[in-house]
Amino acid sequence: MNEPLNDKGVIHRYRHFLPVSDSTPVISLSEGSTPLIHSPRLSEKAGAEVYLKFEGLNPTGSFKDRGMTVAISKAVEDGAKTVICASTGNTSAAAAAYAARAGIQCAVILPAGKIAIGKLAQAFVYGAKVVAIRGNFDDALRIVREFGGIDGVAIVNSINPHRIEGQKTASFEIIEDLGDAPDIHILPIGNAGNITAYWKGYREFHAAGRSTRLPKMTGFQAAGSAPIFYNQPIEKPDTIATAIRIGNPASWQGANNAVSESGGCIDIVTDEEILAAQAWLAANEGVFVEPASAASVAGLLKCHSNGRCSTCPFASPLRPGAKVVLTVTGHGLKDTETPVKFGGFTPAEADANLAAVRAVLDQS
Ligand code: AN7
Repeated sequence: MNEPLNDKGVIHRYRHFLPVSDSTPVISLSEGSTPLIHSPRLSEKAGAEVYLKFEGLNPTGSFKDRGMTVAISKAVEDGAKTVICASTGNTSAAAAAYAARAGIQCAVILPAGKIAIGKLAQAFVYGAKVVAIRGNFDDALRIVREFGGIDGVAIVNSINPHRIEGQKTASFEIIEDLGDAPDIHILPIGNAGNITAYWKGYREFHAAGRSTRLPKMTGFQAAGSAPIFYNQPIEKPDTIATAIRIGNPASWQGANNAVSESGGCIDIVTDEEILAAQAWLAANEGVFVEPASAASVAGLLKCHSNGRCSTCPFASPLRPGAKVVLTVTGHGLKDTETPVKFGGFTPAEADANLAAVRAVLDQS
């Protein structure tokens, strides 16, 4: 299919590693190719070379675009006229955008009152049908699963394996940028699709001879929404990081496999640690990520400061020059309410003259 504007996205670049053929219509917004940003101040704190994979720079502002280009392309190939998903916000934004691009319908089922306003706006603006249920994400996903098997309808949550396939391309890019896999990979965990996808990507490039090692996969859950850490579903998950407010992850087993096969771990960070890490990263590295994404940074600061992971059973000093990659999964502009509310940010006012403005600046 001749679509010159679609020659940049992850399907185009990694088609030999993806479940597509020449007859698959490529629905793309040129996702992927996000920057791997060296982070000097985090490196100093961790005693390692730390990089941020800034997935907030994807077309809809989160990593979900990587999986969605594959899921929607395959849905269109299979004749779907409607896609449906449950979401804590980012999946619905991506599904709505790629469905719009494909010219098909999108329905999103969200937990009422628990979606960051930027993400809710995206679903509406991209033209999705939006239903807010009186329940949480896990309830929404249960309902979406019941849509399975209806003709012409494709489920585009990460229970759809095409989503995982697309998301694994982030590992490929990291290996290409670093010249090898990192020693440790850290990411936030919600439904656990992403850690499953990264681990698959790292193993595939390793098997293809594109890297010499595999990273330890380290995932962080919010303390109030940590079913994998506590090894039991959480009925009423709670955290200010609404993207990862999930009590019964669909890819639970995938996360466990990634951690046990790679020698990594799953740990928790509190909401206070998440908010502090979000503010610290923005003010010290110039990178503004959403709260869920800051769980990666909070985790690094908690466990890997001074070159040592202090809590995991594999605790050991990092090797000199060790490379640590943190996926920061979504853009800070998705959810401006949370940091503004908790940071108490209100600008000081001044009269409209130089002296008054300088007086205020000198005070702050
Ligand atoms: C910014 O959008 O589950 O562990 O429905 O939006 O692969 O679920 C979002 C998850 C991390 C967790 N960071 O990734 C949804 C949804 C951000 C996210 C996660 C999400 P997974």
